[in-house]
Amino acid sequence: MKKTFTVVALVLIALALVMPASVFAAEKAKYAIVFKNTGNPYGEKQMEGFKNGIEEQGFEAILRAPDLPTAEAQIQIIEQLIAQKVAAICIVGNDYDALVPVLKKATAQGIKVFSLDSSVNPQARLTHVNQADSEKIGQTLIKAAYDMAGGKGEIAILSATSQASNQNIWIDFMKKELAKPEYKNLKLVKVAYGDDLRDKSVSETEGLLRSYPNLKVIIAPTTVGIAAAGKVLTDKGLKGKVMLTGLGLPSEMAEYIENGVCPYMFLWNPIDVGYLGAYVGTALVSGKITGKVGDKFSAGRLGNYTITKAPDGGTEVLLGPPFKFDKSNINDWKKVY
Ligand code: RAM
Repeated sequence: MKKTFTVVALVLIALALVMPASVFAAEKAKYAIVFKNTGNPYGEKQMEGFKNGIEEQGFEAILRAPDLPTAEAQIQIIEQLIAQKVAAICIVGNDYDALVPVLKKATAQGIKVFSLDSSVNPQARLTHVNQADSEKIGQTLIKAAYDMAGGKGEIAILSATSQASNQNIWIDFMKKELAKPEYKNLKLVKVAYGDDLRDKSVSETEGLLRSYPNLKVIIAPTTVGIAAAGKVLTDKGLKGKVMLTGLGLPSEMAEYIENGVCPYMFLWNPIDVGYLGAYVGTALVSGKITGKVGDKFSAGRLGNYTITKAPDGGTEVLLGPPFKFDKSNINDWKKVY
């Protein structure tokens, strides 16, 4: 009897050694985030925050981004994530509408889909994680350009891709703000698209300077664009002649804030945006929230949040107000993100 017991025990131990761990431990639920494209330090920080938030809750995070910021490339990644049977997809959309069919397909398979940073159509998302109030971003950037231009003159916008819904919403609000009488002497001459690619953003900045020799301010509502413009203006010695503002990553912009090319700019903490997204994802999967107005949940170290109505008719979770960076504080922030 004792011998049989020993043999059975030995067989079980041997099996345990050769079997994959997943047979014994329940497999962890997978939460995926899909950013716009690779090579963007802002996107890396956002994904890092998402990963931290998912892993501290005991789940697995999948971080994906295509090489180029197109909807087609994101569609391929989403198809792969559907096949991997992830629990949730957090999409940073390269297009507001083009991703709708594939995201609906994911939803039909039981995957919780929501957007973050750059929204998709409410038809294909349960909610959206918004980094800051879109209208306030538009108003703040126009006020900054007005002050930098001394109240009059030509301004231009250097954006990301022409399909990026976050930049497009901010640009729409900038145009609305510009239509107010106090801004009548400020003229928006062009919206250029650097596609969140460094080289294209550099050549688009150079194009703006060539086409508009009297340009006073460039507003770049993209961290890739503003850093590229900062370099061009610095290299061409245009400090004080053409001013720069927008949304920038302190680590990439410290040099241009310190040398005066960009007097000040704004942003939020991209790590926190991703981290908030992680908690939206798990709250949707556990059924704590469904994404409707009034839903409440707690987001770890960030505290409690409530879902509100978004300007596009869907719902959103707002991280908080944007932060202003200038010479007085850029040194404290450049090492953080
Ligand atoms: C770029 C991306 C991102 C945007 C920031 C401000 O890194 O376009 O989506 O939120 O800029």
